[in-house]
Amino acid sequence: MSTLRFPNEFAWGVATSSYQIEGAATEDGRGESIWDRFSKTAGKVEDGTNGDVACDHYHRFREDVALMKSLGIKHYRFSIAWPRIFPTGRGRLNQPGLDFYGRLVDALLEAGIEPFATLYHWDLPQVLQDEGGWTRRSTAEAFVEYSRVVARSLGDRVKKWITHNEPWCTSMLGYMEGRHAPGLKDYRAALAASHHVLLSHGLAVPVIRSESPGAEVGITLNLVPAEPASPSAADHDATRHFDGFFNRWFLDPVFGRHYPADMVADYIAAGHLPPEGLTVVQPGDLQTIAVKCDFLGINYYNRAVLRSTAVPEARNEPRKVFVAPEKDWTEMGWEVYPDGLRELLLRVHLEYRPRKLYVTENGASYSTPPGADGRVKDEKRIAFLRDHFIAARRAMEGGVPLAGYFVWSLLDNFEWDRGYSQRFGIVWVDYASQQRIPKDSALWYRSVISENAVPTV
Ligand code: IFM
Repeated sequence: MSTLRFPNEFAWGVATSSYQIEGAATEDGRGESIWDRFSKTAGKVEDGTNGDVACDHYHRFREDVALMKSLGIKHYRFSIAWPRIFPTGRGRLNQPGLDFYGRLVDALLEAGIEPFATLYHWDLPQVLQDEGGWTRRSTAEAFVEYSRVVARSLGDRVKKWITHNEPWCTSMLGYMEGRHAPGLKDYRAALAASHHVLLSHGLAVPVIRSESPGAEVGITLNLVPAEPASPSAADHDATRHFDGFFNRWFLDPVFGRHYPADMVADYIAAGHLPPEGLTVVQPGDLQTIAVKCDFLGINYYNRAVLRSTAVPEARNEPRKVFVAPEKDWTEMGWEVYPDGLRELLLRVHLEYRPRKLYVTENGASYSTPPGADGRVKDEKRIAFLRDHFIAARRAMEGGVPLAGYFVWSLLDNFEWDRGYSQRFGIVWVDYASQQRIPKDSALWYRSVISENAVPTV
């Protein structure tokens, strides 16, 4: 069998997030988050579920750390629930909440697993949302204080920090499409939110560095390579717009290029911004956002193929078309397109030159259940991961400084507006009994990690 080797120091890991796995929603002083409120609002989550219990990781974290150790996993990306630390967003610190993460980090280190902590993976304290959430500058300021407290407490042991997970989702899914908490459908609010999220990142980076000496700090963006459905000028323009909306709106300011002028013009033309543009930007903000990071995290799941549309009610927004046959989609309805990861990594490397890159998430939703023998034979997930690992390796051959790869996700978990209907885990979770069963993909991943190589056939 031929294999593709990775560099010795390559960091293989798995990723999760607080609201998706922890449960214990009201324990030890945790405050309400926007996802508690949103998921309990009728009609917001497909199967009517919420994260109250989820994978009960809050109580079972030692078992989950032991499971990771048994799978040979050496790097774990998790997120911290802001409402556990500051139940009302700022002010009164909730020590038991902070202590939970201290115990988790200690257990990880004891198991030889390096913690990568994400400070914001969407569970904003509801009290801050009541004040306007990310549409308000004060939320960015509260985030900095929250980051300071967490980094001060864990920064002697956590040396890899991610400020935000997927600002596009926070702002666009949460404030424009309304599919995620807080569930608003207001483009202007979403653009203001995107700015305050990025601003909070820029403000927090130096604070984290000062509280966690020697730490590496970065941000994770979800990026989608875009291509036109046809050679027509209109489809090319639709692609430019989608790329600006999804990718450049976040990449450009983070790498010191300001917000893309073509997008500001598009947004003004569509009435998403006033004629004066993005008025929430204050002098100095763009320099703050452009703070030099130690790495960029990329979450990759799929590409977009774009066709222009002149439908007036869609405000001429480009339309995504599906070119791959349905058999090549995951259960999220996302096309499996491994080469998009290679293209994306090369593009970001060549155009933006981050010091270092991690794939902070990549994985697939397939609901393959345990068979009569108790085994979960999730061959499709193995093929998905293998092909994406190979694509990442090819990008590295092209010069991309990729330092690690985190599979989404360790456990089946609460998939936001899709509830528990989607299973991304390499470990099966029986939600009734909370039993964990490593799927075949987890066992396969263990051998990839131990060989530090991916079988190519
Ligand atoms: O489950 C999510 C995760 O929280 C953020 N990135 C995408 C995953 C799959 O949708």
